[in-house]
Amino acid sequence: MSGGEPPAGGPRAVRETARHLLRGPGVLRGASALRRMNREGGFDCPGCAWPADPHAGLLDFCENGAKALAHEATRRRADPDFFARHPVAALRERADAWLEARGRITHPMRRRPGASHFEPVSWDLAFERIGHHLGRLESPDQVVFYTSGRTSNEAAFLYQLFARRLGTNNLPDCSNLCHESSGRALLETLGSGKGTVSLQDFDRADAIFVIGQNPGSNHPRMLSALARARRRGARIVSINPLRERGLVAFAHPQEPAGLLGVGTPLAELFCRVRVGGDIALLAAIMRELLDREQREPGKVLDRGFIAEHTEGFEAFEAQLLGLDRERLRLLAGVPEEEIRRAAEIYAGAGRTIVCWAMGITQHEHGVDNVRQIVNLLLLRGNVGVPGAGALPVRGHSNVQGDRTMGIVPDPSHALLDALAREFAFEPPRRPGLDSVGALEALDAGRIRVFVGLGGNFAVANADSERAQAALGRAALGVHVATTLNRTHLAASGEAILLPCLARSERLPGGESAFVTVEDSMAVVTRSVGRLPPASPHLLSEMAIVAGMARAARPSDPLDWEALAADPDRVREHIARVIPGFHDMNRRVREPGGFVLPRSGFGGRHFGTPGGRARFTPISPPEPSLAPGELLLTTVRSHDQFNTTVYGEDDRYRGIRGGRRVVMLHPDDLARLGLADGCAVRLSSRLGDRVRTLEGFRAVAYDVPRGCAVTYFPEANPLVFAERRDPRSRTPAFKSIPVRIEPASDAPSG
Ligand SMILES: Nc1nc2c(c(=O)[nH]1)N[C@H]1C(S)=C(S)[C@@H](COP(=O)(O)OP(=O)(O)OC[C@H]3O[C@@H](n4cnc5c(=O)[nH]c(N)nc54)[C@H](O)[C@@H]3O)O[C@H]1N2
Ligand SMILES: Nc1nc2c(c(=O)[nH]1)N[C@H]1C(S)=C(S)[C@@H](COP(=O)(O)OP(=O)(O)OC[C@H]3O[C@@H](n4cnc5c(=O)[nH]c(N)nc54)[C@H](O)[C@@H]3O)O[C@H]1N2
Ligand SMILES: [Mo]
Repeated sequence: MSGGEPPAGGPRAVRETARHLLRGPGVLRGASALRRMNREGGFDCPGCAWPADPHAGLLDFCENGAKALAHEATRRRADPDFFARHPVAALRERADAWLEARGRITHPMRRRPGASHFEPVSWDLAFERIGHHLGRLESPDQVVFYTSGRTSNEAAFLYQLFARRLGTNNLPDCSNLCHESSGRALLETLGSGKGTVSLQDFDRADAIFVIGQNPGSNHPRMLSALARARRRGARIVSINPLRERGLVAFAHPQEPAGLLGVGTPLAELFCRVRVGGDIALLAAIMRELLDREQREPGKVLDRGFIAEHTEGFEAFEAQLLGLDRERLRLLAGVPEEEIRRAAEIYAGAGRTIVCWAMGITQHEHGVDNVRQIVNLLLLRGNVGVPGAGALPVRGHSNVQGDRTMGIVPDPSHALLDALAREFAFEPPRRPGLDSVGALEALDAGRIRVFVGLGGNFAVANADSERAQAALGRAALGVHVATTLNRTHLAASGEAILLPCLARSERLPGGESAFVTVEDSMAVVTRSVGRLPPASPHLLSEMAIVAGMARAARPSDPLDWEALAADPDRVREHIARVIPGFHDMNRRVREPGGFVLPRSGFGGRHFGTPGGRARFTPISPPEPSLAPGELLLTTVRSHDQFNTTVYGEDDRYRGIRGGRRVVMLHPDDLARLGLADGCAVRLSSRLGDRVRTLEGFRAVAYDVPRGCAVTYFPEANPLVFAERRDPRSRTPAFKSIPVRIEPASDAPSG
């Protein structure tokens, strides 16, 4: 542990939890809700997708899960009176954080074409307006149905069914911006888009590599699993441009020692890779492994596994041996000594887990990044055995489940055939739009209606100012939401806000009134809302989807009303349509729920065409920076959930008093003639298009030279939608070539 830094967690995390509860639901109501979070018979945390932990004592939540809960259980209300006082034009001038902090939306609201304000409407009229617009489309492909990953399995299933019965596969969702690269690469190399690790594997792994992930802020409950592993001797390596505090040491705030601030050290090695340098770094580590294997044949590679269960090893090895080591080190930006230590830890471990998140997926080579991780795992047979495997750590609490339920723009024939059989209709076979595809189609004026089931499409997307303007070209925007955000304020002809029950709130109905979610390790569990609804006018997401579907096609023979009223009926359909969900209503009521089948998990049967896992030869990408440019990456602070910003400070990184900062190595500051703390302007360029952001502050920080770090979503106007991975189409949020200059003296706006 380095001098002076307190461990992550500890007493401060407890104080922060209490502070957020106080501001949100109040301490008593909040604390009683927290006791129910991630517990059998309680509700799933609305934060991240880390699984419920059977080792957790009475409580299984973290500071940031508590913040997510406090935000949705807030006592503040954006009611009709609020909307009457604030014209939409004035709301647009407000900061995103201010909009969110107005609290829960209480009534369905409508802004008529050309009107200055949102006004309350009845649910009936809201649905009627949606039906009116959907009924006037020339083609069903003129509507897009966006989803954010907080939506339950049941609502997601109904939503994709609604879109397909209408005749479109336009189902973009937040995972297009998130782990899409993981899904693509894993499907191709291991035969299933899901990870191969379960929580129990953390109790058996000898080494854990955490790549491009900051669990201290974004998956804090994962730190308990890492600390347990470390205490029994597992070795932890972080590969990240930043030395993230949460991976240095962790004091569990719900354990006596942790409460006193006594921490368990976590990562023993921090490979400070250059932004975008992971393929080169892993190649260098693998070169080191091949060398060791040559010196001690049979000791380093798992030859048996490679021969029996993989394909493509020879081509992969030949390509790797052809790479220039000096060049790899340069591209990675990691000293030889650290590369050797990382290889030593990997070669010395019987079983290794590699986990990763957005530092890996959000690049133009995001899919290749993940394939390279798979290469590393395959070399030592680290898939399909306990204590080892590939773990894309998911973001939103049910983002994985939403995809499983069929929220995909390019569905498999199998899914469409199953839907056709179950619901007696002919689903559309044309592929639909993903998130950047939807942005581009909106911008081109091809979309008449935008529907968002949660999320903040225009702010979270690439090129966010363009996205906001593009949404303005739709005739109707429909936003199913809990709290207000900028996407809702886009200038579409007409706008409808439909307020829904949040995860923690009671659904109407009897014993079957619960929803289900799938966590990062493919475990499906119940989530039973417990809090009273924020307003008597809210509907469940299921009821809202059913209402829209009925309004769109009044004569649809499907009994949408019955489905909305009884989630068990929705689950009966899911059980027949989605593989792995048979007997869902019974199995999900069992303690701990059930685990979905996936390949490379608990066995070495891979779902690839040949039944074998695949090595892929990969050339490390050369950064394409123009002279004077740096490679900018965007991160989350400790005090936000995606586009919902709770506070301006980033405690673990020591950044205070504002998020419009760009972190740079002191040498780069000097080189650019910038003083620590000075005002700067950021710009990015593609061809002759330039995007500029003013009002940033440059700060000296421990960042690799040539790289820069700033916050998501403030930087999103700089991200060109065209700069994306060609296969996953995920925007390169984590490698944006930028120019950083002193702010112009001209007074701005
Ligand atoms: N409290 C909280 N929890 C969350 C979220 C939240 O906003 N707040 N968001 C949720 C969602 S949707 C998601 S997807 C996850 C996101 O979880 P993370 O992926 O952990 O989040 P990020 O902050 O985007 O970035 C991760 C890390 O990548 C590193 N990084 C940046 N560029 C590179 C690179 O080129 N190579 C490598 N190796 N590392 C790099 C950054 O330094 C950072 O530590 O968290 C989920 N959980
Ligand atoms: N530069 C940059 N851009 C990024 C990223 C990055 O790392 N860097 N990360 C990307 C990633 S990983 C993701 S997942 C996306 C996130 O993209 P989104 O999922 O679209 O965005 P969120 O900020 O999570 O959405 C927040 C909104 O969801 C609504 N909401 C909250 N809870 C509920 C609920 O229970 N039901 C409903 N219906 N609505 C609810 C609220 O209105 C809130 O304003 O952003 C992506 N964009
Ligand atoms: Mo995400």
